[in-house]
Amino acid sequence: DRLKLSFEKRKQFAKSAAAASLFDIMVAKNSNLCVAADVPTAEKLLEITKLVGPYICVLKTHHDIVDNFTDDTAVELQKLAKKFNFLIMEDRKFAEIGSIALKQASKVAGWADLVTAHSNAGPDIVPALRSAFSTCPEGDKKGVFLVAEMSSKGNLHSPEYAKATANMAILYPEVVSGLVCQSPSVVPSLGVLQLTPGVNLETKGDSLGQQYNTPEVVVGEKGADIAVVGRGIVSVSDPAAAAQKYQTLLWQAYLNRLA
Ligand code: 5IU
Repeated sequence: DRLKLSFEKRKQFAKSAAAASLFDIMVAKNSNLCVAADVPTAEKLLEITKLVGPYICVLKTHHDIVDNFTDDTAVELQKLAKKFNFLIMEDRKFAEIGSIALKQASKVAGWADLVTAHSNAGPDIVPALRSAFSTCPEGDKKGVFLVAEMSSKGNLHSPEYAKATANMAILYPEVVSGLVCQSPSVVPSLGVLQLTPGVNLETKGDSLGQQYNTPEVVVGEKGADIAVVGRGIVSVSDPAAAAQKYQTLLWQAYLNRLA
């Protein structure tokens, strides 16, 4: 049972190098917190990263919503990732035919350790992204998270779609480090990580379809290995304190799950 097994033990089953290093980081930092750094400028992105860096295992970016994101921004982000020991995930959700996804992913593969992709175009999205990684130094240490389910109201992800997505993780175990999903039964093997967005202590959702749960529910019931918190951390007056709070609650929920 994946949910009863420690991250230390699960690391032994990881076939993707990025998943293995994620398990290491999580254990070293006692953190299963991913911060979604959805901020409008490069300055704010670097500022928030410095504040939350000590508390996270993954920094999730949407670099295309950052006004002045440049190569320098990417270099600074990579320095902070090294300093604070976290991985950078560009949540670009690639969804095109393989030949285009390869070209799109080549634009971010230089600085992102992890990228997200939809599975709707079929399994060849994965080797396409692997090809984009292969042109980078240490490209074989990068990984993909496939979107099996979403947190938003009315989304079209059926159980069958989620299952077919999980099968792609089995097909390409060296590249698919994890799945983005909302239910505990989707992840097909012990070495694959479950990333789950939609976490907020203060509110149940937003006006555009987002749906939130608490850390205890997301980790304990929905099966998240890593939980994503965006506005619950980046839109409050003291992001560092909020990050520390979510880190503590999420890690405690993981320990409760093991017990
Ligand atoms: N995100 C979701 N739900 C999903 C997927 C991705 O919220 O199903 I796939 C992203 C969107 C945003 C972050 O970058 O996770 C959540 O941010 P908030 O905690 O601010 O809602």
